[in-house]
Amino acid sequence: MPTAIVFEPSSQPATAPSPTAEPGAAVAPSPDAAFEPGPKTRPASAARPASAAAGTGLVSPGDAAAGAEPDSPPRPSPAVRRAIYRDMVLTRAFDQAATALQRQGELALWAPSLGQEAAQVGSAHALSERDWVFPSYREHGVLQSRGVDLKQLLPLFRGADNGGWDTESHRVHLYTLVVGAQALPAVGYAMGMALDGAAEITVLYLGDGATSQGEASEALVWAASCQAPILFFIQNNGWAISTPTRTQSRVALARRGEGFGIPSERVDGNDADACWAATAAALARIRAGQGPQLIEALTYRAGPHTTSDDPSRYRTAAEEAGWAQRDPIARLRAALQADGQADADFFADADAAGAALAAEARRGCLAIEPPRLDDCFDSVYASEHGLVAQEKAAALADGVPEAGVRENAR
Ligand SMILES: Cc1ncc(C[n+]2csc(CCOP(=O)(O)OP(=O)(O)O)c2C)c(N)n1
Ligand SMILES: [Mg+2]
Repeated sequence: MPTAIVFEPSSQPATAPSPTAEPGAAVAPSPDAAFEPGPKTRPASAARPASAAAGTGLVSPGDAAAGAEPDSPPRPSPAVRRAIYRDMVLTRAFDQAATALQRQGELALWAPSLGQEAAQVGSAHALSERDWVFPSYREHGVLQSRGVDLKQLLPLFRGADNGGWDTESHRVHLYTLVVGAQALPAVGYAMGMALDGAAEITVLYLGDGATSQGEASEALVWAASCQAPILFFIQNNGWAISTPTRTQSRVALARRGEGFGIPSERVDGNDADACWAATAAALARIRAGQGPQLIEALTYRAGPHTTSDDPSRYRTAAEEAGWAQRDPIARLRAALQADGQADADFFADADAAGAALAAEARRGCLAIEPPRLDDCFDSVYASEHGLVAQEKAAALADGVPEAGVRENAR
């Protein structure tokens, strides 16, 4: 049995805080209306139409759960399950190729998604094409599911570009490396969409460690207060670099959402079906005008934090081996086989597509144009800035070529 210890809060805080009320004690409602919690649902004018995904080509919860009551848990259709499996295999193949490229000195850094494919791909397949994603920096499976060509991730990690993909066409914002910094913009975006009367939902991907950032709490407050149409999708992968989740939170992260008045649930993040179903159900509730929702997906960061990290310094081989037995791809493959929903040709085809994508990643990486020196300096401030101009002049004096810094950097 793999150890689950990293997810369990310690039974007692090292120093017990002095509670102001008994845990679980009912709080008497305030006679003053200003102290009463706001309405549980957003005003009808801002309610999401249930069929926002109609005609988009993507499967919506309604499509997959045709005829079902809104409250009955949706299930991914066989076609959706196969699409999820394929995207998980493609994501892993690409991720492994990118890790190797970093080891060969072709990327400055890589943040592997190994082990988190079910949480990422399963959830992302439940979105409609119109929904908006605010990712952290490890959501390669989400990008793959949204149709982003994963090669477009490589310039960022090679230091050749500040972004890499067209955020508008895939409705995926750029990666955010400052932990939790995308949380408030995501809630603001969702509020703006609601004010515009738009039908889209914003999906915010956060890590367990990011929930310790003040912005994450502020985002939960704003989302709850304004009943913003947003889904907080927290991948609890056990670790924030070398800090285990139990240090980040004394309670399950899903309970944090409840504390803000946001309906929250915990799901097995290595079960792609469960991630899809929980996300589809949460999105359906948001579209029906029931306000923000939160999902905590319990998964495991099977690789290092990034290629600069050595996890053997802070976690055991036994823990890693235990989680390897819960591999999300092997699990979905076994389920598809057991249910007779995919045959040997399907699996062989997915593997071949993964190998082709990995080869393309290597070719694409080597073909990346080196950045122009101007690109490093010109967009730092909106207008000319003395210090930036000085640093640029110094770089030129150092012999950094204006047309490209790659050769110089090597
Ligand atoms: C504001 C800020 N503080 C610290 C860091 C350094 N840092 C980068 S990733 C990370 C851990 C984040 O953990 P988590 O949110 O669980 O995401 P995961 O890496 O596990 O996907 C830290 C502390 C940072 N990038 N930004
Ligand atoms: Mg984490």
